[in-house]
Amino acid sequence: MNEVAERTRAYLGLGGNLGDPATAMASALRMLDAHEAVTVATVSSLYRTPPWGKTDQPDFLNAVAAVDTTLPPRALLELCLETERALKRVRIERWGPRVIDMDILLFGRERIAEEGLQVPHPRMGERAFVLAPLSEIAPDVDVDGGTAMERLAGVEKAGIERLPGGGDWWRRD
Ligand code: X6L
Ligand code: MG
Ligand code: MG
Repeated sequence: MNEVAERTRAYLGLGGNLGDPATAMASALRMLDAHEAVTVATVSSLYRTPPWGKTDQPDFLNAVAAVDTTLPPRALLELCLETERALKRVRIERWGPRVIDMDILLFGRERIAEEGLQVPHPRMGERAFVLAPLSEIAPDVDVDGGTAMERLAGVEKAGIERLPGGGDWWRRD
């Protein structure tokens, strides 16, 4: 009885561009870390990034977090969505401004194609706002058959700014 649950290293993308996204992202990481089945292992610096997709909106703050979890992917997704809701994310328009967005980028080496759950995140290998923070904490992790660092070298990075202060920003009281 009582099997030891397997732990998986997952990478989460965090972003926001409404209100105080740094505070919302910090709260989100603390809420995840407080869950018995999730440990926040490493967090990147915060990055100020120009909006992608829908460009007539404020700059984003983005970061990536490595988490270790015994949850299956679907449960981790539900926890992320629940955390967004707890932080009062309101979904008004697709790709529009938001206080907090948390996406599963990678879940170990698993490949998942289900309703609402595509892992690896389908376009992460094209987005500097994901690859810059990911390369900071996991330069060698596999993204589309290359490393995060290699993928970052091949994308447009204009306007992306790493903020000072390192990866402890989410712990500050
Ligand atoms: C054509 C059409 C080309 C759409 C690109 C790109 C759509 C990215 C959505 C696209 C297209 C997205 C963030 C963001 C969004 C973020 C920054 C998305 C979803 N989320 N920009 N735009 N950071 N900097 O977290 O990623 S909306
Ligand atoms: Mg997103
Ligand atoms: Mg999302």
